[in-house]
Amino acid sequence: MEQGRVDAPRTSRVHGMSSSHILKRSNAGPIRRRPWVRLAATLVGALPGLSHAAGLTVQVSDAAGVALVDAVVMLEPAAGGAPVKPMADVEISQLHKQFRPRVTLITTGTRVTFPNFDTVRHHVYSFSPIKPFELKLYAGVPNQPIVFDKPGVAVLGCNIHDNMVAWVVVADTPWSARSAASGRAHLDGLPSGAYQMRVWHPGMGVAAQPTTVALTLGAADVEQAVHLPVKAEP
Ligand SMILES: [Cu+2]
Repeated sequence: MEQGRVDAPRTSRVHGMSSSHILKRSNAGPIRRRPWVRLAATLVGALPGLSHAAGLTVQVSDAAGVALVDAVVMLEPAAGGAPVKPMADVEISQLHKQFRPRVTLITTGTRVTFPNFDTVRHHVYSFSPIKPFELKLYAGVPNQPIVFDKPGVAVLGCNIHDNMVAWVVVADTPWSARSAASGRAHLDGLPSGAYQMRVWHPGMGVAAQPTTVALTLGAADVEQAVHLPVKAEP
């Protein structure tokens, strides 16, 4: 931050302007550009009542402390749900008689397509209450995407290949992340406040309640460890 470079009169002139106004005015000349950009950065950090955004890194482990890949971390404001939008269409493909990816994290209302890259046909289905569906024996890409319009977890299978399994986690919050092989999941841009963090892993079972942790976030980045009641695959 270069707060010392901004004088008081400029601060009061720009107060209330959107950043696009600031950028537009900065086009007036190259000499003015740098101070205006600095000023915008300073105001974002200094305005009273503006929520700061924090990053959260969650280290997800099994009961023995082994890192868990494909865990899902979801944050919901303790005060109530935050509005959530469907994501752009998401793919769960079939290749070498496996679903890819194994765990898909989407927001409520997102459409999922199921392209088949194998030369054999698949017959994808789910009996899960949030989205029972069936894509009867097909090659290529089925015409209709599946819309996951309820939050929760759906487990997918294939009628032809019993060992094919995948999970779709439908999050009703804009703040969610899936853990990498390191067991770490990272979320950015979380406004200050109190949250309920819910963490789930396929090893817990599709009907299991996620492990819940209460968190309060300020402006600083936070690291949080969570142990789930499962055993990591060797
Ligand atoms: Cu199959």
